Amino acid sequence: MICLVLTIFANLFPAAPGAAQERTFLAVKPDGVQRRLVGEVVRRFERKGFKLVALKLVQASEELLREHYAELRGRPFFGRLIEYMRSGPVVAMVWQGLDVVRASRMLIGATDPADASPGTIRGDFCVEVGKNVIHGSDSLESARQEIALWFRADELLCWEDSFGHWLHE
Ligand code: DAT
Ligand code: MG
Repeated sequence: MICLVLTIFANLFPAAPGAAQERTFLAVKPDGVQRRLVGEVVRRFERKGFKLVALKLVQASEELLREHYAELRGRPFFGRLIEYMRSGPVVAMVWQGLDVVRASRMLIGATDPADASPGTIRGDFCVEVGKNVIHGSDSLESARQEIALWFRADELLCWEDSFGHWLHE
C-alpha cells in the first residue's frame, strides 16, 4: 500500500522542482592544470550530462584559499595544502544538473587517490592525496558557499540548453 502511494506520488511529481538546477563548485587544481588534464575533466562532466555555467583560470590568493579550506585549518597538512593550491593557476568551474553535488563526488573519487576506484578522476590520474588533481564541493551548503566565494553572481551564466529533455523526465 505504502509502495503504491509512493509510486503514484513519484509519478505525479517526478522530480523536486528545480532539482535539475542544482549546482556545484569544481576546481582543477594546479597539478591538474600543469598536467593538461583540464580538457579531460571538462569532457567527463559534459559526457555525464551536466551543464557548465561558469569557468575561469584563476591564480588564487592565500586569503581565498584559507577561506575555501577554513574547515581544515587545524589539520597538520593545512599549510602544505595552501601552498600547493597557490603553486599555479586553478580552473574554477560551476556545473549544474540533477544531483550534481553527489554525482560529482562519485566522478571525482575518494580523497586519497589510493582509495579512489578506477574510472574516477582521482582513480585514473593521480597517486597521492597531496596532489589529487581536482576539488568538488561535498554538500549543497558547501557548494553554495564555494560558488559565492569563487564567483561573482554575474559570472554565472543561465543559458537555455536543448539537451535536458534527453537526460531526465
Ligand atoms: P576532498 O578534497 O575529497 O573533499 P577534504 O575536503 O577532506 O577532501 O580535504 C581537502 C583536501 O585536503 C584534499 O583534497 C587533499 C588535502 N588533504 C586531505 N587529507 C589530507 C591528508 N591526510 N594529507 C594531505 N593532504 C590532505
Ligand atoms: Mg572537501
